[in-house]
Amino acid sequence: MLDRPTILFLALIPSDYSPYLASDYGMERSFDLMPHKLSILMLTAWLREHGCDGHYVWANAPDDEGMKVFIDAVEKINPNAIGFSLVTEEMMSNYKAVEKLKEVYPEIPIIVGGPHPTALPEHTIENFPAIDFVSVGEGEKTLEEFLTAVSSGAGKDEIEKIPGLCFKTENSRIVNTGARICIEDINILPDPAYDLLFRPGTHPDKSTAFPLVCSYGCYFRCTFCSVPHGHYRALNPVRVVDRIERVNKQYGVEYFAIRDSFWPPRRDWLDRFCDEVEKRGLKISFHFQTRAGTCTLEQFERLKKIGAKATAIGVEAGDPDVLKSIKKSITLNMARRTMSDMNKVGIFSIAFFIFGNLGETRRTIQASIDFSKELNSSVVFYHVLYPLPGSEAFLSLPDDKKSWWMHGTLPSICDLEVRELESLSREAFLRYPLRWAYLTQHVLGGKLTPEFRAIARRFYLVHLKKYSLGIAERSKFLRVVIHGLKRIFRG
Ligand code: B12
Ligand code: SF4
Repeated sequence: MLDRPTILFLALIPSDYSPYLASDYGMERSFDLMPHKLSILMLTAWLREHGCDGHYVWANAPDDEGMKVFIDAVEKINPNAIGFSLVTEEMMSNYKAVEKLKEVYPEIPIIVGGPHPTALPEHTIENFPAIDFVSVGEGEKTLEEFLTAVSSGAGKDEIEKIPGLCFKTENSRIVNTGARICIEDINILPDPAYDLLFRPGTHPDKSTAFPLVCSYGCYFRCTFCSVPHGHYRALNPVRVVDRIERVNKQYGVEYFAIRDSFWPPRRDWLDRFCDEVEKRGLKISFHFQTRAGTCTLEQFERLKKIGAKATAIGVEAGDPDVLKSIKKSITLNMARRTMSDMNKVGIFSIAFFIFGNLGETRRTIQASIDFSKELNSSVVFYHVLYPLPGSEAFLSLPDDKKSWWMHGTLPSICDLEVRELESLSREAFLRYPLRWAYLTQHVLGGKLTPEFRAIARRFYLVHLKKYSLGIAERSKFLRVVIHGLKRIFRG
């Protein structure tokens, strides 16, 4: 018998989870490859402070083995509700698990939250009937009230009074209980429940980057992004350093993945953060994603001194008109300046570009490739646009294409086909480091630390090998020679 209203969070984490192909480049550290959702750690921490509780279990796939892990957990914990935190990409695979759980435990309510259900609450309830409730937006208070209600046997008419939920009533009407007012002062949020992942007192292995967020919301409105826009709030920098220090002591952790969409919130915020880390003499390392134009050269220098290892910026487009039309609120010059500062200081720099924004052509994509080379970051990623539910790009899709994510057929919102965009992105990525400017900045010269120079070197060598093999494969004569050599060596 549970003494407090309790939710069991479940997640599917493929065993080969590695979004940025880190293993191909010999990265020792995980660089945020930790697949666990911060949302689950944040929500559990909140519940614990408010008379409820949360447990967390994950499995590889919704197959028999994975379902056994989930069912064993439900049997052991006997929760009042089961929860999933979902992005669009995970919807279909996770729903398989939801359906199977519903078959076995029809009486346990299943609630989902996160970016996807938040963007499409009614659609989720309508099309995924094994899901009982959707939590829309920030979930701390909604989940606390929901869990308290279901554990006391409240009916749907009572649950209808809780803002931030969407579900089907007894007479099959879909209700959306309206927007949940956000937590104004996020400094009241407790430390994430890291103990769901690690036992206090144990030292997580070297490759672990502890996730951390310092802000909720965003005040920009990029057209490709599905983050709920507006109402940006940042933690007090001193509070962030308190948190880092506590976790550092409790778990012996020294590496943090700052997972904010952009960090730091402001320049004066960053100065206070650096003052505090220096004052306390903390020996930490961290990486973060920033916006072009936020940090100054002096701030990058200071950041490197206090442990910043790598920084990413979303540049997205090299054509000024496209950049403007996607409402990124940066200019090419801001990106030039920020990247040049990072390279001067020797922080491992990552640039993100998107191919396939509205109105893109081969010319604008070539402009992005050229600009990425001019910026000369340590690594670049050219992503093909995903018109994600919740984003402005999604709204530009015709109705019959809006459920692309259910069928796995990515649509294009520009004149180029997805296949062409993918091929351009693959080719550009392969060729990116094969330049003299890259060699001199990141492999032979520049100020990268040995750990990161080794990654850049590997990036260069892996691509050089793939590119040379590709050329060889394309030449008829060389193809014959290669096959001949292979046969000789195989004996
Ligand atoms: C850090 C991050 C990553 C990291 C870590 C991912 C991870 N597993 O946590 C990395 C770099 C690995 C990553 C990868 C990807 N990401 Co990402 N990522 C983010 C980022 C910047 C922050 C996420 C975060 O930790 N937020 C802090 C937590 C506390 O907020 P939250 O998740 O929204 O949770 C709150 C509410 O949503 C709600 N809630 C959430 N879950 C639940 C569950 C229940 C039951 C309840 C009641 C409430 C609830 O309560 C929480 C607290 O208020 C967001 C953008 C953003 N600012 O949110 C994008 C974002 C989540 N990522 C996105 C995408 C697309 C991806 C990738 C698919 C990219 C790719 N093609 O590989 C992968 C998918 C990985 C995965 N399976 O999650 C999109 C998702 C949009 C969508 N509709 O799907 C976002 C929103 C960015 C965007 N541009 O739109 N990502
Ligand atoms: S991509 Fe744009 S809208 Fe989305 S979180 Fe980053 S700055 Fe905000």
